Amino acid sequence: MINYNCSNNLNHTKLITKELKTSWQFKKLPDKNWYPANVPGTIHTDLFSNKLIPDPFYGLNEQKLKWVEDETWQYKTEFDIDENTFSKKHIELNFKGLDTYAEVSLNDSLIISANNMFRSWNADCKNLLKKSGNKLEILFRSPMKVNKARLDSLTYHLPAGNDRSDKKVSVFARKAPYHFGWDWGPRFVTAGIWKPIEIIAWNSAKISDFQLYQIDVTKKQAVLKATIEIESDKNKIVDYKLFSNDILLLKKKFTLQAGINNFENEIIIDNPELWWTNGLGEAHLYNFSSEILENETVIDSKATRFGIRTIEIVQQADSIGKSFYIKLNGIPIFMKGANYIPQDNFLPHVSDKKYKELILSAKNVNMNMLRIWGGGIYENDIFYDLCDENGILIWQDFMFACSMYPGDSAFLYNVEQEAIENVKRIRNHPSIALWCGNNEMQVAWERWGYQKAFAYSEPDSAKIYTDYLKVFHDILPKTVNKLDSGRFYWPSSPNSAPSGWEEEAKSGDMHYWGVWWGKEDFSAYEKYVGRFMSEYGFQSLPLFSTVESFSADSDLYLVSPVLKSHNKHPIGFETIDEYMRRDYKRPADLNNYVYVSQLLQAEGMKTAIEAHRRAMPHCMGTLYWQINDCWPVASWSSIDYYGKWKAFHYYLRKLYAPVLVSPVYEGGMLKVYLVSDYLENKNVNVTMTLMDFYGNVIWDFEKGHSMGKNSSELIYSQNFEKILEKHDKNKIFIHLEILENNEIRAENNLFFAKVKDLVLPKSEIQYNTIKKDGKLGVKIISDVFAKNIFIDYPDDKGNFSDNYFDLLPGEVKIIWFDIDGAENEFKKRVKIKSLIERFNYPNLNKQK
Ligand code: BMA
Repeated sequence: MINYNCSNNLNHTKLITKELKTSWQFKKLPDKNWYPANVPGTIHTDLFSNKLIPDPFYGLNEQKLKWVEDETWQYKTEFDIDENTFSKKHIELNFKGLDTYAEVSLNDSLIISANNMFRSWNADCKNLLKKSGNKLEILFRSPMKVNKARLDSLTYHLPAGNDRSDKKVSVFARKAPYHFGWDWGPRFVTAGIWKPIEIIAWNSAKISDFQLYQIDVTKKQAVLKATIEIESDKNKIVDYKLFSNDILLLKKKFTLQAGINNFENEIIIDNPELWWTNGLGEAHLYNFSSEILENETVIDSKATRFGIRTIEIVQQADSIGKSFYIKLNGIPIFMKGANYIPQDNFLPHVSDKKYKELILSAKNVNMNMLRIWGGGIYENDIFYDLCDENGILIWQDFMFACSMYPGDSAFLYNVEQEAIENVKRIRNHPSIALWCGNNEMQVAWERWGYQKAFAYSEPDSAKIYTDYLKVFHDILPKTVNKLDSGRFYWPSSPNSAPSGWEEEAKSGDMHYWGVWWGKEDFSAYEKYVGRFMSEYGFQSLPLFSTVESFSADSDLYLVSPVLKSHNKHPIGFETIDEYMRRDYKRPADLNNYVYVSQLLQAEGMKTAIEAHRRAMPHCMGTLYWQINDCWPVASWSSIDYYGKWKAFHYYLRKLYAPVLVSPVYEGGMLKVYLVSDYLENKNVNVTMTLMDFYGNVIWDFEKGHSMGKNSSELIYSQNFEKILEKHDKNKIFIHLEILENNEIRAENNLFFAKVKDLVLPKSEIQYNTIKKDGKLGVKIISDVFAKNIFIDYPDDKGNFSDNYFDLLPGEVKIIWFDIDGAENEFKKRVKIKSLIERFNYPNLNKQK
C-alpha cells in the first residue's frame, strides 16, 4: 500500500503546508443568505446538501437544474495563521483546482483571476496576511455569461455536438467538456473549488520540481537523470542529497541564484528491477527523494516513485499499412483494456476508495491499459499512483474532444500553460505510455461533414483547421517533447485515414462504431479489425437496483421519461431493442430486460474482443468504450455508477485472461484459435466436447499442444458439417477447455444458433448459501445445461467472483461475494436466475 501523502505529486516535507478546508460558506449573488459549504466541492453538491435543490441524479431533476449554470456564486472563509507559519518569509496560497472562472480575493485584494479548471494557481500573500481573521473570497462567474461575447463575435460556428445548449460555449472554456453534456452524461455546468487549497510557507528556498528521466536501460544497468528545480529568494549555497529507498546516492553543494535554478544528476542503478504490466511481472517501483539543506538542516524535500522500463510505440510499414503496437522492455505487448471517463459529474465526490475499487476492477479482469479519454479531466494523482502500482499503462489524452476549438492567442496561451503543468505533474509515472492530443477531432473534421453542416466558407474552414494544427501539431507536441522527451505523442485518436473503416483498419489506432452507431451486425467486429482498437462499444442498462435508485416505482417501465432521460444517446433504447430482437427473445418486464440487455452487450463485446485477440499481431490492442459511468445511466459502460459489474465486466475476466481459446464456425469449418500472452511457451491440453444440453456427448477431441508464447495460433481447422448434419443445431454446443497441469487456463462455449433459437432446457438449478472464513458464497449445481446464471444480491454494494456464466450439466460451482456480511440476510435476499427456452425468459431457481 502506498501513502498518498507521498505520491508522485511530490509532497513537501519541510515546508509548512496546511489545507484550508473549514468554515466555508457560499451564496448566490446577489442573495444575502450564506450557507455552509464543503471544500473541495461543487456548487451542485453544496446546494443539495443544504436542501436547496433536489438530488441532481434522481428522476427528471437534471432538467430543473439548468439555471445553476447561469448564476454567479460566491464562496468565503475566514482563517488564522499560527505563529510559526506567520514567521516565514513566504506564505503562499495554492489553489490546486478552481472550476473555472474564479476571482480570488484575500482581505479584499484581488489575488488571482482563474480561467482554467485544469491549472493550479499560486499567490505569495505574505504582505496581505494577518495573524487572525483573514478573509478569503472566491467569486465564480457563469461560463455561459463569461463566454457569451466570444461566441457572439465569431463569424462561424465551432462544432460541439455533445454540448447540450443552443449557446455552445464549451469550446472556449478550459473546463471538463463532459460537464456540458455528453452521450452518456447529464449536463451540469457546475462550479466550485474542486481541488484543495493549501497554505505553503517557506523561508529561503523550496524545491519546485523533481523529475526522474530514463537515459538508457539494459539488463545490467539503468542510467537515469534526476533533475531538480529549486526556487530561491537570494544567491546562496545549499547542500543537496539524493536518495533511493533511503540510501544516499549523492551529496553535493549547489550554488543558487535568486529565482529558478535547475540542476541535473546522473543515477546509475545496477541490475535494475523492471516495471511490468499486469500479468507479465511485478510493477516494480523505486522510491527517490531529494533534500536541500542549509546549515545541516533540511529546508525542503521531495519524493517521487519511478518505474524503470522502456516503452516504444512501434509504427512499421508492412504489407497492410503501418503497425501500431507497444513494446515494453523490448517485447511487443498486446494491450487489453478500456476507455475511462470521470467517475462523477461532481468530481470531489470520488473517494480514494472508489478510485481503488475501479483500478482493482480493471486489474482483476486482466487489463493492462486504460485510456483517459479527452472529454474529461487530467486525473488526480491517486489514479496514476494506482496504475503505477498495479501495472496498468495509461493512454493519456489531452482534454479536447469531438469539437473544434478557437485559436486566439489568449486561448493558445492558456492551453500551453495547462499542458506544461499537467505534463510536469504526471511525467514521473511509469504508467504513462503515451500522450494523445485529442479525441476524434481529426476524424470529425475529415468525415463528420462539419464543412457542409455549418456552411463554412473556404477561409473559415482554413482558419479552423489552422487553429487545430496550432494546438495539436505544434503546442502540444512541442510541450511533450520539451518536458517529457522520449514519450510518444499521437495527435488525435484515431489519427485516421479519411476514407472509411477498411482504410482505418490498416494503420494507426481505430475507433470502430459500425456496430452500434452504424447498426451493423455484431459479426462486423470480425471484419473490421484494426491495428489497435482504441474504441468500439455497445450499451446496456445498469443493474436493476441502480435503475431503482433514480426512479419512482411508477417510472419503472420501458421507456418512461425518467428512463429515457437516463440514456443520453438520442436513440439509445431503440438501438438496444433492435439488436436484442435480432439475437434474443425480448423480455416484457424491466427487471428481465435489464438482465438480457447486459447479456446482449456482453456477447457483442465478446465477439469483438475475441476477434481482436485472434488477429494478433496484426491487431495489438483492444480498448472498449467504456469502463465506467459518471452517474446512474444506461450506457456503454461495463461497471455502473455504483461500482456494480455488469455481465460484460464479468465476461472480461475470461476475455482478457492470459490464455484465450476462441472457436469460430464459418462456412462449415470449425476453427479454433489459441491466444497466449505468456512470455514463454507452455505445454497444454486442448479438449473439445460437442454435447446436447442434457450432457449427452456427441463428439469429443483431446490433444496435447505446445502453446506458443505471446501469439495467436490456429490450432484446429476441420470441416464440421458432417458431424453437425445429424443433429439439431438449436440443441447442441461445443465446450472447449485449455488445461495446464490439469488446471483450466481458458474455456469457451460455441453455439451453432442464435440465443433466441436455442432450445434451452428448463434448468433445475439447485443452490445453497455458504459462509467460510467470514466470506459469503453460493454453491450452485444444475443437472442440465444452464445459460447465463445470474446471482443477484439486490441493492447491495459488492460483486461476485463470477456471474452470468454458463453451467455445464452436472457441474458444481462455488461463487464468492466480495463483501463480508451476515449469512441470514444473504440467504434471504440472494436470488438466482438463468435463461430458459420458452421466452428466453429467466427461470427463477430454488434454494435447497
Ligand atoms: C466515442 C467517444 C465518446 C462517445 C462514445 C459513444 O467516440 O469518444 O465521444 O461518448 O464514442 O458515442
